[in-house]
Amino acid sequence: PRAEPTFLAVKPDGVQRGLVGEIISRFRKLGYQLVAGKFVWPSKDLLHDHYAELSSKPFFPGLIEYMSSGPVFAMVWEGTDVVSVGRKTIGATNPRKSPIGTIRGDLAIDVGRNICYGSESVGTAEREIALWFTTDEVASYDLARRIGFIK
Ligand code: YYY
Repeated sequence: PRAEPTFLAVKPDGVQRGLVGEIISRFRKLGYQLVAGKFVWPSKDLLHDHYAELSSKPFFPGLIEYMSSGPVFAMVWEGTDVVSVGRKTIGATNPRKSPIGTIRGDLAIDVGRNICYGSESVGTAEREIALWFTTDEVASYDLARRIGFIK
């Protein structure tokens, strides 16, 4: 299977609540590989680009205010089906409707403060990685796949 990439981010509330390590830990223990990570205090321009599809929604202005209120921890992860498994791991948009065991179901309450982001599809992942990272910020390295991973 192809080791596709996805874009994940710990949102400003997740950073302020000290959940960066917890969220990295969940993905790493699952078996996925962190290949890029940095703190970014996102500009409104970057967020308008990132959330372009949602610009007509009533919650859009509040979403931009929230997402630009402090640094986020932006990441690129790789592994088999990481986009869809990543979305499942994060859970539903509304944390109160997200099953226990998901990141949002375990660690958040409000839809407007749902602590993390994950790309929706392989196509949007590629667009978002290019938006948030330069190519030299993404490290490609091999894990010892004979020990823990199926190639
Ligand atoms: O991909 P995901 O984050 O789960 O949901 P989206 O439908 O893309 O919405 C993006 C973002 O907008 C969501 O994480 C919180 C916010 N939002 C909101 O504040 N109120 C809503 N009713 C829906 C979404």
